[in-house]
Amino acid sequence: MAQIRFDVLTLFPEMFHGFLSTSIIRKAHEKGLIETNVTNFRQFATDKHQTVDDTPYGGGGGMVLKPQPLFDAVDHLLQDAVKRPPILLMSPQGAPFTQKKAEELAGHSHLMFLCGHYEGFDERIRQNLVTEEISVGDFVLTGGELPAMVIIDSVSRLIPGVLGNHDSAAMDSFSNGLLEYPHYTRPSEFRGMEVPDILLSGHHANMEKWRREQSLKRTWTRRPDLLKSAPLTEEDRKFLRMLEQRKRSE
Ligand code: 4G3
Repeated sequence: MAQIRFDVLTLFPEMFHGFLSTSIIRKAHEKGLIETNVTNFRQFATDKHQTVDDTPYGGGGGMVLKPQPLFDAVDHLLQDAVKRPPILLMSPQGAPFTQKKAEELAGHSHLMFLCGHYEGFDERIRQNLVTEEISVGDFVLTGGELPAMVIIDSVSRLIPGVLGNHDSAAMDSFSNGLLEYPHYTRPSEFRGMEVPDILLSGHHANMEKWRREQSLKRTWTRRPDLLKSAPLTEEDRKFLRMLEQRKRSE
């Protein structure tokens, strides 16, 4: 049995094909670690035109996704389920998606994603079907498919065995609450641009100190909001006070 199953309800299942057949996500499927089931909920429409939307009560423009096809699709997918999974609605009105939310979702064995392309879902979908409404950022997209892929990707890489030990999730930005330090590889000089001497020194303790300071400096410059919740040592705080001092005196 896979560690986690993703059910996706969408009107555009083909959008997921490239994503699911590429790289780490494909390998995770091949290893049996994750399982993804993409369903076109239009197949649950009941009329001969397979209608999934209708005009809004109260007038105005645009179309609204009808409740019936989505409720029936969810009922069908969950008919043999012992437990109801989180049912996530992708929308710009949702709670901000974060690494913390990815970690929480990775603790479930089953997740369901509802993706819409319309101005709106009938509010009864939100209130009686969906358990959480999530946004991947303060911007509007043509549909919820890309946000669903973002979440599936970030959750999958937290499942043990999906990443090599090598690029394990414990290593990246946010796992320590800070942005990553700069990386370099060979050659040590390229078009006159040099790798910092300290990384060529082979002095382990100094290199670790440099990396920590670079992470702190980058976070302080680009995302000072993250410093409020990052776990910092007294030495980190001292370094940050030095950065503040240096700024005030320039
Ligand atoms: C529902 C999610 C869905 C209402 C979806 C638009 C951006 C995001 C949609 C709505 C989306 C996001 C589809 N765009 N920021 N578009 O996560 O107004």
